[in-house]
Amino acid sequence: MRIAVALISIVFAVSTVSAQQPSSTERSLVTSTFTVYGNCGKCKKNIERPFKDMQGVEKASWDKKTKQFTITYDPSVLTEKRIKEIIAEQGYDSDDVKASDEAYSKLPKCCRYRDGNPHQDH
Ligand SMILES: [Cu+2]
Repeated sequence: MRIAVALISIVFAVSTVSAQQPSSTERSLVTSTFTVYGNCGKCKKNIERPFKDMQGVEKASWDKKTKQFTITYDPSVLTEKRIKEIIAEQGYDSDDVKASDEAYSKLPKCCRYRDGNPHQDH
């Protein structure tokens, strides 16, 4: 009888603990913030576009003033390195992954952030 009571209280304790944990999707998401170089609102669209509706990405946004890109994602689907590579494929540099010259050359003139002449508004 004593053993049965002990077992019941263990089962109860375990189920209480698991009920307090957030759902698996909430638990596994991480948020990364890093610098992505760009100029304008068009850059913002280009940088964010690949992450819209991407599986494993909850939200992604780039701030043209601070150049900070913030993304909330599932690390079992994406890595920060892969995210930077995707951004580089759009023609945009981050500190450790650079866009190819070919990808950069496809950017409109107003978005050529490497020219040292950023157009804040256009
Ligand atoms: Cu731009």
